[in-house]
Amino acid sequence: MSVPRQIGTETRGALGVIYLRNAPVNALGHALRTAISDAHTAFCADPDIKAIALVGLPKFFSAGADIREFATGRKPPLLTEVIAQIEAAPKPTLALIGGVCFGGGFELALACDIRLAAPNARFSFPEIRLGNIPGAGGTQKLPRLVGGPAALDIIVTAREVRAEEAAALGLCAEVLPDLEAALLRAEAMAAAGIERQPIGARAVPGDISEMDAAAETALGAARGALAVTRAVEGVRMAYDTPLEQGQAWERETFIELNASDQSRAQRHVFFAEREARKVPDLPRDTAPREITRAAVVGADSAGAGIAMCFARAGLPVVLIDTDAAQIERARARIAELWDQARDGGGIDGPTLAAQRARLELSTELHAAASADVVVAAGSEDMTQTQEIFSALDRICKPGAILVNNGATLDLDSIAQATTRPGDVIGMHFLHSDDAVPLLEVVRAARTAPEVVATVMALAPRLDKQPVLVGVCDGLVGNRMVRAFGREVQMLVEEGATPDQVDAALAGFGVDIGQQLRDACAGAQGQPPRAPLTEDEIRRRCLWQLVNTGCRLLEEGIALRASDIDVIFVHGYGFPRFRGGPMHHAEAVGLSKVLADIRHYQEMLGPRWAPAPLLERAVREGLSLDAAMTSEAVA
Ligand code: T1G
Repeated sequence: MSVPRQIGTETRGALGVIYLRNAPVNALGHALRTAISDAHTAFCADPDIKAIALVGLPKFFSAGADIREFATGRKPPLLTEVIAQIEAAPKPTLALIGGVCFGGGFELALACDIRLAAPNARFSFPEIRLGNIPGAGGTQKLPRLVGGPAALDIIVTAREVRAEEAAALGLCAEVLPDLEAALLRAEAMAAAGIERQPIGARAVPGDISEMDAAAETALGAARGALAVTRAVEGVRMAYDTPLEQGQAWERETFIELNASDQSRAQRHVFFAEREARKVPDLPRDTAPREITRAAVVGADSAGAGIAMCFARAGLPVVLIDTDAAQIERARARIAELWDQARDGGGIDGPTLAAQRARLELSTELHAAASADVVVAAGSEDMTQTQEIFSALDRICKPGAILVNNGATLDLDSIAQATTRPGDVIGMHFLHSDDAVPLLEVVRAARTAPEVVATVMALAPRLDKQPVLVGVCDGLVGNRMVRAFGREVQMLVEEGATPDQVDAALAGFGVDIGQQLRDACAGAQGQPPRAPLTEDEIRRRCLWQLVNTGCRLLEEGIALRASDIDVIFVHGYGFPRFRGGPMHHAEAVGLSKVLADIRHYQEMLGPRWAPAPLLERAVREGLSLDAAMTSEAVA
């Protein structure tokens, strides 16, 4: 039997081994599904084979279904069919899991009689992040293994279950030193004979009443995400519904959700996140510089937070402030934050100790001399910042990357204060703790390509989602939020109550934030000419975002409309299930958006002048990104 390139096969004693080799992540696309199904059938027909093992790549058992197929449709054998084939087979199957075991990959493993894991195994159901639920048995089988509340938590949070916890939960039978050790174990088991252990035969442990609290928590955090509601329904069903029936419901629900606007929006965000990491005009072979040590200058809360971010990422870092009192305040603050994280169970003792050991504090600017990257945080004063950069220029080693953290100062002017403008770049940490994963990476006019490549590669190490932007006041996010905030205030001055605006946007899934709420409280205006509807309020606020976003694309400050979506989903709490402001506008229809904007322009004046890019996209029937790449805006 010729072996398709997506897999490898081997016979080891009585064990038939199927190696999944669909790089980079063993996505279960049509070719891989077919290859697994055919190889499994062949091993079942081989009289010398007593059991079959599915073995993934060292870091990827499987990242699940091929998400690209969601839009194009899937050809048989579907994953549910491959799973049914394995469960109905005359011989037991084992899953040998190293690294990522996500979504459909996790469900493939749950279809196996035995799961053996390597220490780096990571189990997760990320479907909720795609506006969906597990669709190949996960909502029915996981509760039978770990109980309803634990299963619901794993499904609605998409959290990762590491090998140790997986063994404790009964998700895998054993954790072995590596995949080779797992293979040897499987070979021995095959020779000895393996008892079939179909999960479907089990009942969900515990009482369904335990689900009430878990369901309440999940639904409370849903903020309108449909998939969460369906996940609760599915896990509840597992308690008292036969597996086949539950899986049929799950299948239908998966198809229904897959066709929903929310899932389309969240799939858009998934690919937009990956696209945002790529810099189109950066040669693929641009080699990043090595980053082994960091420094942060300015020990206010932003600076302290950024230093903690580096230490959390495993990098030795020195936090510097020439004001000794400020350094002592930072020392106390950092200790307090870390103690809170430990007490909250967010970090274990040894990890915390290692992080503490990596973070030094100093009042000497020279402490930055050996750092590979130096972040100036905390100053929004141009002269002061230029002085800091000129001092760092004299102190820091050649090749050190000099970073400004702010979003307001002109980075080109900062770079001119040094003799190495090519080494100057911006890293706008909206919030240094990992609650806000966005990092706007600011490329100045003379920033060197390898400096851009270095910081774009550094961001994921800091658990940050990078988006490359150009230089302007407020960068992309803050500049758009300013326009949004101004519109909220205008609406209040026109007579809408702050609560009305708040409710209208909260209903959409956007929290306007306390700062804006406070700003509105003082702006109550005359009774409105005509009552402002929730829909009107939403459109005024969102289309200001979109119109400003289009201007930022025209100016080249933002590279792609999808980048703006990533900025708002990861930096400003825009609901992932709306896909971001630009995607939302495209989903509503750009011609409708433009018509609204032209109407507001007539009514409310020049702040509503439509962006030429938007007009062009409508005129040419193009998406914003397509209009961007077509002939320069007239
Ligand atoms: N399908 C298609 N492409 C995928 C993919 C997937 N599931 N996962 C990753 N890729 C591509 C990605 O676009 C990128 O491409 C490259 O692989 C490397 O990814 C029935 C139906 C696994 C943790 O949601 O979370 O199963 O940009 O840059 O940082 O219930 O990828 O290079 O061209 O992200 O190391 C559920 C999604 C599917 C997992 C690796 N699974 N993937 O992160 O690499 S729904 C997911 C991830 C499902 C069943 C349902 C991450 C990763 P390119 P990367 P990474």
